[in-house]
Amino acid sequence: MASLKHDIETTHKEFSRALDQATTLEALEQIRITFLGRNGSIANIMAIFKQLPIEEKRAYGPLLQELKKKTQELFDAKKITLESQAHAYEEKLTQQFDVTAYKSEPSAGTLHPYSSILEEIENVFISMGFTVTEGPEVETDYRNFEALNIPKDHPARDMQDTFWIDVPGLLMRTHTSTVQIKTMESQQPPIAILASGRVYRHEATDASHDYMFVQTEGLVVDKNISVANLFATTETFLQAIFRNKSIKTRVRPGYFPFVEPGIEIDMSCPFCTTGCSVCKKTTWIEAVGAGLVHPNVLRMSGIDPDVYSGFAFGFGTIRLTMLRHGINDIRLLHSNKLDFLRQF
Ligand code: FA5
Repeated sequence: MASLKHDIETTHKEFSRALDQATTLEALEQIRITFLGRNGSIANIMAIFKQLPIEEKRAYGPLLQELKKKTQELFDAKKITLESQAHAYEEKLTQQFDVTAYKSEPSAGTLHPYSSILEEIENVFISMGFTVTEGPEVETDYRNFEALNIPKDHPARDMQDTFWIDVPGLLMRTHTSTVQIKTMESQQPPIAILASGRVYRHEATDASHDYMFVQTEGLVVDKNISVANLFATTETFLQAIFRNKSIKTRVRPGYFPFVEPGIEIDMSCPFCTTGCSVCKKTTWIEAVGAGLVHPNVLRMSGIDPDVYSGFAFGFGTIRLTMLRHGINDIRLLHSNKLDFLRQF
């Protein structure tokens, strides 16, 4: 069994050499596995030792104990040294860290494309003398329909499928025309207001329809207001928003019970002159619903239609945002997808 003595001495030497060469805690861990681990070389020697006859155990036992004790002691001492070296190194790095050398860029947010276009729309109308106002999203049946010349059982109620509230007579407004009524109830002409906000319709959603979307409403009431004022206002507005002075408008008849005559205003396509995918090859895009305020509406809100006249218009603000930025799905606008929002 002289070979066991040889194994013990060789292991001791190899262990000491490996320890001398180790400069990192990772290397030290490798040494622990190789020599001191459950399947390491010392455990192998122990396995052979266990099978020896008793008198040989007596001879080699102390040598083996000495190997185990010594290697563990050397290992622990080396571990303390390497750990304190690693700590000192980290300290040194910290001391060398120059706080003025690195400054992370603040990640600035940007306005939502809808918010920034709304700001532009409001500025254009403010420059034309309009006052920006607003109205509640939960409204009365009266302001949403009746005062707008849409009495109960009028077929026009079916044009805008309504979300009703569990309180009789209350609903989620289906359009911003309610703000016309709110304004005229509390103010005599001259009136020139602009109101934007969310509206709700019980509709299936697709790329161009949502059940909640934003509209902008305009109302002007004064003496001698005519369709000419309406055309000039909407054309000026569209040219400003699309930054294109050559935009023209054209008019088609449209039916809205609260205006007479009711019209749809189309604008010439801001992106082409011969037809493209945005204008569906027609060179015209539907832009604004409008008309002269119906005398019944003025009268119901306490304004004398024999003295005053007015125009009103309304458009889909989200649709306008989509058009301006070439967005092809309305649902993206409230998806909160960062990849989408970061483009603006
Ligand atoms: C109205 O809501 C009228 N109140 C507009 C008006 C005001 C006419 C003043 C006359 C005088 P309309 O239902 O067409 O009209 O809606 C106006 C615009 O809202 C549409 O042109 C369209 O751009 C947008 N819109 C309508 N339904 C949806 C929808 N489901 N999703 C997104 N946008 C919509």
